[in-house]
Amino acid sequence: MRIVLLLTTTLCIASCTDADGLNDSAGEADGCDETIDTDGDGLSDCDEAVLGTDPLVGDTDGDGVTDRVESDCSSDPLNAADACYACGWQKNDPGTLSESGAEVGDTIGNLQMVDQCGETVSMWDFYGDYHVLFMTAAW
Ligand SMILES: [Ca+2]
Ligand SMILES: [Ca+2]
Ligand SMILES: [Ca+2]
Repeated sequence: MRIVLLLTTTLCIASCTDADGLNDSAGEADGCDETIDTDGDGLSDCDEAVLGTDPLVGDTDGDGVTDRVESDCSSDPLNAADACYACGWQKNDPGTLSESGAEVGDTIGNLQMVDQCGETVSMWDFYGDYHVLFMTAAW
């Protein structure tokens, strides 16, 4: 019996996620049953408790995007004004950036640009990764 418990603990430490694929390091309650997803949106009731979403409603903020999809694209499932980008960009703006200039090492202003999906995107949502910005102008 001890061997089985040790093996289970080791697997849990190694994987960091449960059956729903989300990282549970945010502090789920011990003993929470990860298999229960009352509203069927793909987020377990345990994960919904951590996120603050309603486990009985698949789209807590009513913006037409399920809590699970919003969680995956880093939009706020509690804010109807915040939704996923149509092209699938992550929303990585940490909310702590401030413009410092345009030299190497500076943080440039939060430019608003239209992407190939025709949607306005904020430059700071690309924070934390390297991206190639291709811009053209014609006149
Ligand atoms: Ca759910
Ligand atoms: Ca939503
Ligand atoms: Ca939302």
